[in-house]
Amino acid sequence: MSLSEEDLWYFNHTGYYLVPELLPGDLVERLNAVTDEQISGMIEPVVWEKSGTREPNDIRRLSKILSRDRAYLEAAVHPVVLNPLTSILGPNVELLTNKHNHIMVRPPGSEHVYWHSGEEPFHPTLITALVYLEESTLENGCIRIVPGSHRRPFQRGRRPGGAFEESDLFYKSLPVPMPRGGVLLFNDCCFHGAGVNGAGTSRRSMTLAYQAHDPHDVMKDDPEKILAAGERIYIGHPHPFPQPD
Ligand SMILES: O=C(O)CCC(=O)C(=O)O
Repeated sequence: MSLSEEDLWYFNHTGYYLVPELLPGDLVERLNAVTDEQISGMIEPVVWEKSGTREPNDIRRLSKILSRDRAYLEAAVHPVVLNPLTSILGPNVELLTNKHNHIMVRPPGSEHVYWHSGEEPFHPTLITALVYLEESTLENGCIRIVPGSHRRPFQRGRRPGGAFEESDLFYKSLPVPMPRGGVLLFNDCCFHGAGVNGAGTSRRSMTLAYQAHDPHDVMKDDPEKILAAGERIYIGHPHPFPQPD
């Protein structure tokens, strides 16, 4: 579904948007089945929890998912994800393979995701999509977003550090619980973080990055970008510039 004018106003002011529709249940089941295989096989590249052990239950993140199985790409270009993105980014949308492109597995006991903002406001707009393979709740440490922080009316490093719950960002943030199959979009300049997983099960979500295609790019075959919607148009000024007759 496309965003209404009011939805766009909401997104532009807060920096985030909860897509009302869910991904189809059978696709979510397939994504979980593939993810089970990737975890039990401990297939690299992987980011581990700090426990120091190297067991499937210690996998914090599976990286480079788009080249692991076609189901991940199918979810990344599904209309439930792409339609709202084209409302925000315009018709020509690229999916990045060198930013995010991972699954946060967040096993039981998984540590915080510390406060950070992925991009600076002067960078080209980058929208993060979190696609939930499992329900995300307060108990299992759902993401917290600082609404409006993408506008950066203050100076602050992208990774401020410090104790998660004692940060002033914690008191300005909103927890965003999400259902299984849900999609959360946010401007990657928004400060965000996530709590410890205090539940007995994992909390899996795919993290994907999208940008509008830059119509001034001369090189159209960037190996780190997948055209997810539309086309790679070119609108550079010709030289010499055509003179009127
Ligand atoms: O939901 C989470 O655990 C944090 C998501 C996030 O910040 C990321 O995947 O980069």
